[in-house]
Amino acid sequence: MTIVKFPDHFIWGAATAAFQVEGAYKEDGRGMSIWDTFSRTPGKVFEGDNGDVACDMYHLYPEDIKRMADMGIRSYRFSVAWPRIIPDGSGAVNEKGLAFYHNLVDELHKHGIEPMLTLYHWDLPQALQDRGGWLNRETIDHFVRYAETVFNSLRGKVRFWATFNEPWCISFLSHYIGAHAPGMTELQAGVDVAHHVLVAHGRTVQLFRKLGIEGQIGIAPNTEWQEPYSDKEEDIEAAYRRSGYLNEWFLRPVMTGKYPEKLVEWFRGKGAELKIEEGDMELIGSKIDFLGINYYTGGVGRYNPDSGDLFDYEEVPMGWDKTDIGWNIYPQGLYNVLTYIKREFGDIAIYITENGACYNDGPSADGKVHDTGRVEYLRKHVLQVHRAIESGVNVKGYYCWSLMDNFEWAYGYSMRFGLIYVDYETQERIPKDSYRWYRKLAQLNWLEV
Ligand code: GBH
Repeated sequence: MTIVKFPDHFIWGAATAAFQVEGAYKEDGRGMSIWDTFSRTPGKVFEGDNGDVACDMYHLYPEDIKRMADMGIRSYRFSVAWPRIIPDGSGAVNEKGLAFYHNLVDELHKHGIEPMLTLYHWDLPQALQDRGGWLNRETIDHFVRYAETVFNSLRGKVRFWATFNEPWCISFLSHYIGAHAPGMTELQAGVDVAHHVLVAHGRTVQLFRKLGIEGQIGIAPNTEWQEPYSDKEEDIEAAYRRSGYLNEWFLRPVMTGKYPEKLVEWFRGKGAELKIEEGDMELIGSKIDFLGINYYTGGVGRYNPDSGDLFDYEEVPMGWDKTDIGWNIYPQGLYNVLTYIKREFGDIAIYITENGACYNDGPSADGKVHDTGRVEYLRKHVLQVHRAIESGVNVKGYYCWSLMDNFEWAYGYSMRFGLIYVDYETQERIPKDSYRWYRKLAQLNWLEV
């Protein structure tokens, strides 16, 4: 038996996002978002599920926060819905929308839970999409104004701020692969949106400093770790490109103010040109206080020019276990990502802003949810976090995705990531076995392996 102890003051938390949990889609003046539109477009979301009700957290947050307190988490990461604050994206501010987040944050403080606020977790106001969305550089101005509204309203109450959740999903997954709203399929659009989102990030960081907001600001990119199948140069290069498009394309400009040249060239070869305006790179490279890292999966792959893949990369099935959503379980990939960041970008403070697993277990005959797969997944991943800390990576906290089952984007309600089970008919919540496991970890700050 080995005891694995985390540093004192390590933060154990849990995460959600507005569109995935809030529901109340028409209430108190909320405007429509691109996800309301996308989920109403036939064939885009599993069984036509939408976010109209979701977990109804808009109404049930006081009891959900009690559960967070019972679970012993020190911090809760949530996102603000832009369409609640500025319903048409660019016009009047909706005070009722702000009031909701004040109530939420006050309730968290009442229970001693530190809020971490994400400004953008994918619910762009539809009215801005009608004017080109993230492809239109003007959306950057509207975003910065929205950010300023939220900063000024919640300053003093919120100390941890993240600009964007997963810029790769906002850009490539939504505009090149087309699996997320608004569902475009052009590489050039992916590259343009990625750049605009990064500029918006940089301008928001500058604004945060200018306004003198207390606390820390960062960003939460998604990462994966693609391992070359062999040490052949061509395999190494292909794996670099495939990982790089997820990780480096965002991390390098944010941390150094420069895009990775090899990938810029690769995209150019595929007909997609990076369009940078004067001053953009300085903005993008604005110093941040922490990096949020979302990590779920990774894989092994090799060079194959006939694979049909954008990067001439072909994933090789390694027979690894997968979660119920079909993603490889690759705990060591998290260690690899964390040590890579330290190696490449130095000693930035890191919060794991998301890590978690999809297992669709429901209540058994005893009324409990025995999600042993999730417990094993979490145990293996937090151990890799500990390894990274031992290697000198400055990881200061870990947020499990997710607090509770919720609207899993294109998968609708068919995929469950929660520590708490949600019955979508009754809105009943049932803490799973993983909830109790996580509570013990958060209370002890060590685990036995
Ligand atoms: C996060 O995205 C989101 O921030 C969150 O809202 C969401 O609910 C959560 O994860 C769970 O999905 O098909 O094997 O190639 C995760 C980003 C990008 C991670 C796509 C997995 C595909 C793996 N994901 N990636 S695979």
